Amino acid sequence: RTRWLTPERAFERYATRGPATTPDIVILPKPLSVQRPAGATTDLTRGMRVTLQGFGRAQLAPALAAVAGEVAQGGVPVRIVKGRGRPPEGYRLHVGDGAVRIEASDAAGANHALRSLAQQARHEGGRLRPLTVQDAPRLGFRGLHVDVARNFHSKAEMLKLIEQMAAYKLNKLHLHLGDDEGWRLEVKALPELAEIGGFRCLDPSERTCLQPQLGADPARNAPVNGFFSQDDYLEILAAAKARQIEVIPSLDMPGHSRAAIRSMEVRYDRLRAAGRMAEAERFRLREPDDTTRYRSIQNYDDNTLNVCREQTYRFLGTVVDELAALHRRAGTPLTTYHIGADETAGAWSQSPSCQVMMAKTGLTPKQLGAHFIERVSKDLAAKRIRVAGWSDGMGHTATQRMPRAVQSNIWGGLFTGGVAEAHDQLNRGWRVVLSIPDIGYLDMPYAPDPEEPGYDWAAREVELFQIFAFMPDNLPANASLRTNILNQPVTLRDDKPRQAGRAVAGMQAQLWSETVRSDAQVDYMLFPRLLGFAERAWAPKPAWEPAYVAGTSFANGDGKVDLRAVEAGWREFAGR
Ligand code: TNX
Repeated sequence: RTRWLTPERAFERYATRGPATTPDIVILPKPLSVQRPAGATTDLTRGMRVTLQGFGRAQLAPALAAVAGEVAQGGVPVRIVKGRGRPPEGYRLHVGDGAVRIEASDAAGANHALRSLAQQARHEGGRLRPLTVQDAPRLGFRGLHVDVARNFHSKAEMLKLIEQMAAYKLNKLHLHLGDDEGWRLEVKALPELAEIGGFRCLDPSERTCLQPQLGADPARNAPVNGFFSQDDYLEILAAAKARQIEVIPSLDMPGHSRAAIRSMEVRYDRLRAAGRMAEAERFRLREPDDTTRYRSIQNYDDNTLNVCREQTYRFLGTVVDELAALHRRAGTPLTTYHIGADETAGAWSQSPSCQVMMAKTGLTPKQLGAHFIERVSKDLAAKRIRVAGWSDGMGHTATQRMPRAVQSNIWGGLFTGGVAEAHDQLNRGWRVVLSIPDIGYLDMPYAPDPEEPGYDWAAREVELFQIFAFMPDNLPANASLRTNILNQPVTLRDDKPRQAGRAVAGMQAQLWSETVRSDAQVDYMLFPRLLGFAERAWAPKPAWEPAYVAGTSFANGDGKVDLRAVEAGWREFAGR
């Protein structure tokens, strides 16, 4: 399918919104400040001679490769120095008189400097006029979520995305490895997870391979299968590490767990066939006598782990321990693990074990769901892993029963509860990430056109300009809760001492994959929209003051979106 949004069409569409002339600086996301001092040109086409002080070569290799080749003699001297006094990930880049100098206080900052240099060098054909850039991110958490569970996407695609993320200064990859439709990570202790969960049509007892919510058209709705071997996963971790990107794995539980449940049923059958009855019991993640009737949002009636049985917690523990070991092997300790915790249908109220538990504790079925999250969060904290989850589930917990370090991804619609949810969870002291569907669900179509791929439950369209126009600053503050979504002091009516609001940690774009099948479709959905996301997560509030108007419509004031910079990125990476 041809792209709905080509660079040409974008210019046509946004002609009144952006400058038509080619800008002098093409660095996306836009840096804090750029100056053009006087001096002679620096010719990077001659290659570079790099000297490092305070950084190791391995920390910078992919970013260096993005700029120009290194040569033994005669190249441009590029000096990269670790210095103090800059904000995290901040940098100063100076190009002039035949030399490049970079200062950063951490490896991420040095990488960002090189990425800016690479973009600008491309723009100027390698011969750079003098340039000084001072830069630092606005938000510390700049994420991309990729769902490889619904339809599998290849390791090669992940590696390409990681490189693209680095090019645009995104720093968190939330990898959604397990959901109802598939389990995409090899777990040695539980081989059925990949064997069965990675190929959901191979299970002969499957009624259908189709996702119930997507209808009966196999052309749109037959699964793309596969899984990452442990070596694949290690390779993904290594690529991310080399670019200072943190991988946050997720295997959705206790809802969205059909693939795990089915895989463990096969394990149960096998162990029983081998006469190992007691051991087999450990893998029954739904209780046999559970008569609860439920339907998940996506229309499954058999996808929820029983939160009252020890089996569930032991299963999750096995998986997390193996994941943590993999992260240790890759030299990137597992510091945040995403448990899902969303859209739980609560399929346990009639199960014998939950009946017992409710009688003993007085908990309601809904509170049992919160109990699962609280318990898992505490178990993770004991392993020094921060729990992350989707805001609907996380919001049901009792804050005092949660560890201190908690991440919540807000996925309520902006004006249908999302902002209130963000305020509430910021006040709990949590790390709050805006994953709002209105602009953040890149599985929504580019345009309200039935031919366009994607889901439209959250928005009829998420088009490029909406993303550029999203300004967290313009979201309402909440005086009674004393928060503003971006750390500005809130004026309180009762005149008590003013307190700075708690700030959101950042923003994350989501690519859910029920409707996204091929790797080419991944590119189609992400580019150029991901560039708008990178811009809003990194760049300072622009002078042109985008404004979120109401519902899902945006206004741009005197909008000046620098589409030339967007074009440069999307032609290069997703021009197919
Ligand atoms: C909602 S966001 C979901 C996902 C779907 C997505 C499709 C969230 C926590 N749940 O399971 O894939 O919508 O847009």
